[in-house]
Amino acid sequence: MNKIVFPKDFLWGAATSAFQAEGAYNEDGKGLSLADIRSMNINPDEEPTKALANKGDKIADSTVASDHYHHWEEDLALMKECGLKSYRFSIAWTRIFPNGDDEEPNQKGVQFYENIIDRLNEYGIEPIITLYHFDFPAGLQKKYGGFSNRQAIVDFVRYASFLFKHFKGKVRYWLVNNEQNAMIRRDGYLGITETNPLKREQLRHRCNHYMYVACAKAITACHEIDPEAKIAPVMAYAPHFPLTSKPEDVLAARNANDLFFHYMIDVHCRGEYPGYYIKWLKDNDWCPEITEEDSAALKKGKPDFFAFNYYRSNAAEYCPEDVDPELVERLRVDARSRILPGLCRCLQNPLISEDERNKWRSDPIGFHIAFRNVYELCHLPLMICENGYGAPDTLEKEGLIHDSYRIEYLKNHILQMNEAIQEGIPVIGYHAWTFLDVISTSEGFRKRYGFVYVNRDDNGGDLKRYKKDSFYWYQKVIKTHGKSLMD
Ligand code: BGP
Repeated sequence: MNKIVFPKDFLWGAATSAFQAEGAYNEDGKGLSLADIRSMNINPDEEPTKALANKGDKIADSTVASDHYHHWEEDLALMKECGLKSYRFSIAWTRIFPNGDDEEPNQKGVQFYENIIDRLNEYGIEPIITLYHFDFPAGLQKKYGGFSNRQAIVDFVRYASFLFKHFKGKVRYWLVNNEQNAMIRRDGYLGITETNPLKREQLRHRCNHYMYVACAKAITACHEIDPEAKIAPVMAYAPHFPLTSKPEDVLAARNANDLFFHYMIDVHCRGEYPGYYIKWLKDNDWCPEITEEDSAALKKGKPDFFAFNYYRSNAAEYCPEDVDPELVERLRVDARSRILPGLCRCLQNPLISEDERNKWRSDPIGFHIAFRNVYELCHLPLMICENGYGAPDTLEKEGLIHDSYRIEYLKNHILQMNEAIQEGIPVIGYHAWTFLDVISTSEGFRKRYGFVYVNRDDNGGDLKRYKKDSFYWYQKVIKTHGKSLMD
């Protein structure tokens, strides 16, 4: 019999990220980030306003996004009305240090976040802040190649330490980097332009290692500056299930889980790369230099809790060593179909039916399994930083949005989280992606996730906010500590 067991102080929240929500990409001193460059699809060497004018096609981009920069008071009032206990958002490094390493912080950028943090605290909404959500400063990318250079570790820790000091006592939960494992898959997120596959992969794994060191050092700095605060990384997690019970497929699923996800729990929480991961890097000649100082930093900077984002599960099957390299190259970016020759081939689970609306194969039970897997490896309190349903919504004439499909998805997933809590797994918070509609990383405003509809499409709009049916549904879930899920 299902019993609702959410603790009284459970952080019922929702999330956004800076470049996807804020807009005002160059206002009040903000510098350009790699996220701006990607979402505006512009040439980083050209002056941005000119580059945008030259760009013919209009897509939703981070110049305006959901214009949260100018609507933050209204948006926070809606959060209060919804009853959120926590709000997970990110600070844009380039609002604080426009070039990434400026001598002085940009006061207007600092003030923007200070206003938000103060208002959230006033409303009794816990601010949960990500330091780096896909938006590395373009200035540092140009200057020294971003995270492929050790200097990025120094600059990131300096940026993070400034925030820990400035917001000491006002922010109790920090998240270091969002989905490092998703970031390293995509060249544009790391600013990688190298075309030689071997060099490109070596570069990717170097960036990955430096990001781990930067994360560990930021965690140590946070502990030193504000011992009361809690800090964690955020992992993208899609558990992979064996396509069949053939031992080869079972091992393939294990390889996918370990090499894409589980190894990073070891790096963060034990401060060591597991042997299978180092072997994989060495077998491919991808292993970065790992100095004694790096290892010491990894050992020292351990998180206080562990955060992950879950949308869907996946499947994996055995893949021979001699698979066509062109196919491997073609599929390498798509998490749902990538191939590691001799180790695994990922594919969507054929036993889960496809949702007609968004073509997803949603898997709430996979969410339950995800809690078990992650907790077993880290034995730390867990926080969900993203879980949500992306699809186009229809704004009806009366200003209503009937998003029963989103409610269904969220309800089924929250009930599975409740199962994990019943088993004794300490889950401290849940953040639906997103509070308000933001630009999707891949599909602009064609795909929405929010409880609040933002009236714009890829060609613009009046940016008016409308509460969707899911807003009222979540409001009730929070108010009843989850009891309404059983209605
Ligand atoms: C996660 C990112 C978010 C968000 C989400 C939905 O991986 O952390 O920033 O975008 O995915 O993905 P999309 O926007 O591509 O639909």
